[in-house]
Amino acid sequence: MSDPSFTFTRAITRRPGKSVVNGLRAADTGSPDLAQMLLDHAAYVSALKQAGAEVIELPPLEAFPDALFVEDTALCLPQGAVLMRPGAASRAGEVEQMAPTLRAQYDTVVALQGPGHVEGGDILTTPREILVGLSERTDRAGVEELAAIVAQWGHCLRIVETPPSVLHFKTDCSLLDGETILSTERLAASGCFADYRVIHVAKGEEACANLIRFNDVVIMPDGFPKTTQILQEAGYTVRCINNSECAKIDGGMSCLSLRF
Ligand code: CIR
Repeated sequence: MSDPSFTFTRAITRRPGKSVVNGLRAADTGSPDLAQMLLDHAAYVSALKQAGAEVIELPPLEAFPDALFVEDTALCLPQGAVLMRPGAASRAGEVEQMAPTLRAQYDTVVALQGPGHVEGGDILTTPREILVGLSERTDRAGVEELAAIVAQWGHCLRIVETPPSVLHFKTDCSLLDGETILSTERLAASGCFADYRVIHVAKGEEACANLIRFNDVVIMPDGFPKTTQILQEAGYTVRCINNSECAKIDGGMSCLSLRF
């Protein structure tokens, strides 16, 4: 197993700060509880370490309530990292906070210049291509700029659609292995995974479509027993982490780390 789309040695995370209670959300289902979120975050970091990661743990950024969702600030590829331009205005400043950490890890770090926008949550990297979903946060101009950058590194980028009212493309899908995607039925129905093996999340468990494969381990949110069983029966090693508090501000397993 040496597939760079799920074989990693390092991850970057950022601890949530007190301001996380002001994190962006599509619907208000109550304020996240910081104490519980810190416990969950520690469990997530520990799961990454057990899966083989050296984890670079960054401190909270109180000025940026959503800064724990580091995935949205960059795309990490074997050849280099690309700094994103988040479509959410309140998140734009997170990128320059992440830049020094990536520059210390990579020889090559390129920044999107704009005027377009891309958030990392809209990007799914598979062994054969990089899929980017157009969304409320990611626009065509941003994706075209990103496509030109990754083309220089030999990557094909395919533009797809994030379903309406879904925050990010990866809110609804995840890479399970080199040819297998976990997806909600609503996203897979668009046909965007026609060339892949698709495993559907169980009905009513759409909120667990966002998970990560890190080396041999699938790290997924706790509380989705049917999908957990489907994945275990398909042969995956699954580790469940409580995500109740991040879920209140639309965050999931992939958002909480950059993996490379
Ligand atoms: C936001 O709306 O930007 C955050 N509250 C959640 C970001 C989740 N990130 C992700 O899916 N990659």
